[in-house]
Amino acid sequence: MATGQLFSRTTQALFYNYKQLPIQRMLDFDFLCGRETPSVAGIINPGAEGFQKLFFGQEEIAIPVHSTIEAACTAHPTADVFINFASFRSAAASSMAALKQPTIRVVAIIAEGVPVSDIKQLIAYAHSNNKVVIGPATVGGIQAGAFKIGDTAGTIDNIVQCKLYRPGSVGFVGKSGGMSNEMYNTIARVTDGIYEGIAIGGDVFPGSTLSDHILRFNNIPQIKMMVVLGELGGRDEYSLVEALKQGKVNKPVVAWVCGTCARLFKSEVQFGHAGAKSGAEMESAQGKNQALRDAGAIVPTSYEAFEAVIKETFDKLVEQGKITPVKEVMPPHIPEDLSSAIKSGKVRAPTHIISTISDDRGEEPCYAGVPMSSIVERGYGVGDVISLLWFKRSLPRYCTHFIEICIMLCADHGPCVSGAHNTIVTARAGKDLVSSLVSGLLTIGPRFGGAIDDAARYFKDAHDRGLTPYEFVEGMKKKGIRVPGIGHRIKRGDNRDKRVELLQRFARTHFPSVKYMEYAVQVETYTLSKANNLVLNVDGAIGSLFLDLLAGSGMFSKQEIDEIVEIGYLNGLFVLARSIGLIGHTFDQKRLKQPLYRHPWEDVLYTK
Ligand code: Q5B
Repeated sequence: MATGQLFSRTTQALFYNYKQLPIQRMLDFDFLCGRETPSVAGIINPGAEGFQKLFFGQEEIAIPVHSTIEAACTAHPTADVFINFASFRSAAASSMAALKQPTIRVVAIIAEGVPVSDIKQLIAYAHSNNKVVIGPATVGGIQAGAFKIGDTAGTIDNIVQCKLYRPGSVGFVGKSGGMSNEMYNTIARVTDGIYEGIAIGGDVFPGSTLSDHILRFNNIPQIKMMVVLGELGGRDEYSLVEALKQGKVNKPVVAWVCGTCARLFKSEVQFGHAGAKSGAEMESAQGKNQALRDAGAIVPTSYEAFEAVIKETFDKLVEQGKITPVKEVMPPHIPEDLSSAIKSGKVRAPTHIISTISDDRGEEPCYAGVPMSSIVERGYGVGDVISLLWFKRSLPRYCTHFIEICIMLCADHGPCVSGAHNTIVTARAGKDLVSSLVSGLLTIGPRFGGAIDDAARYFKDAHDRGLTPYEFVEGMKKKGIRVPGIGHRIKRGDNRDKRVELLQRFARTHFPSVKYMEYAVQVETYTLSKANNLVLNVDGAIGSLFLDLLAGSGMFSKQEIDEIVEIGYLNGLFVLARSIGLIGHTFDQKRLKQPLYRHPWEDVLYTK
């Protein structure tokens, strides 16, 4: 790697795998540096295409998303840096694919744990094709005031503190990403700051080495001195020792190799990085520091003295007139994200939605304040869940049991009813589950299954006003309204609906009062005297019994009961219940591989 500059203020990258935060940090850095173009030209998100909205300063921009590396490189031929946020499983393959693209010059691999054999292949390919690999197991690198890889240098506050928004005179190379942040800070305190900083990563075989970057820095005129932070383990520092000995480096190199404490341990120690393992004497921090010192690097006696020797070296270069410290500039202010400003209490913003029934923000979701674990531990059933989410309270067991009976009894009523028929026709037309389900649900209305609310409204009004069944039914007739909850296509006075009987039996046993149901029965007695099909149907039974539940449970105020009846909660019971059957009919038709349904001509009266 004999090239000089890797990056500039116009460098653009392709970002592999959509990671919102590091991309946004790159764009924030761009804005801070006064770049005109965003440093991320495109995102590669395997299998996805489109755009991702991100901020460039105060403006929102749409960054193209490509599904393949090839497509991204074709679309952005001037983007020559590939920032690879793939997992350790796929980092090698995607990095190799990127290196093979003629437009890509630098590949930064963030993942830790990439297999050594894969890395060796990447290194070999990069060397023979004059390309640069940074990493793996790295945070990346930065050219101050120009270009930053991913999360390098951390938060905007840290970047500002380390003066990375404008170039200084120091080239830095280290292994650790975390320690590179520390060093940017140290260097900013005692010099005019970083020109370029690279963290080569903590693997045994890094894509590019400490000496690769030092030799490159040596060719960059703006860099006047270099700082190196090595670590124990491996022999990487010795290639730098060799380069120094051979006189290939003519700028001051201040170096320190971390890990001197390893000697305090009785046995071999493995530090955080894969390569940071105390081994032979040569691999010890002491051994490497001495070798670097002997080769001409400026090596302090301890890490604590590192800052002082960096300062000394810089001051000497200033005295010698080799460095004219850069003029300080004020970076622009980056607008704070609304979410963090709200979190820190700096701003308030109106919400757009109010919700009172559930909350998923805590450790576990809550229904009306009751955590999921309590729902399970207390052995709640679906009736309890409906109580919490619809009525926002825990109802007595007989009420929730009644709700569950309604759900079970209304779950299905054969294939010939309106809803099931529509669902079957839709499923046979090849439509999916949701389409088939909703096509059936959409038939629920005033004649079919959706008469529960109206039944409750009319029975309540008539009962509470003290109308006799005769007055009520005849009054409805005068208005031209069929009594909701009365009448059925197949049920008759002599062939009652079993569901109605079951509901009534349960309520008579468990409800404190069944006055509304008794009123509905009196209405039925009257309508049956008019026609044999005018029975109290399942909608009418549920409507009247729910009025008894609301009034008799003592859990609802009069105002709340009026609101429930007015809003119309009760058709929800039929919708919920019948969804079970409609889903079943969909599966049934699909299982039976039924062909497209066509209604027979013979069953249609064609007439003029
Ligand atoms: N007449 C249900 O009618 C049906 C009358 C009435 C006064 C009435 C009809 C009706 C109210 C709505 C209602 C829920 C359309 C039904 C359900 C779920 C289901 C379904 C399933 C399941 C049936 C004949 C004569 C006419 C009418 C008069 C009829 N109803 N008068 N009040 N309510 N009910 N829906 O049989 O003098 O000859 O002109 O609208 O509660 O949907 O199993 O199928 O689980 O899936 O078609 O159980 O009752 O009777 O229209 O020929 O009328 O009776 O005015 O009098 P039909 P029609 P007239 S449960």
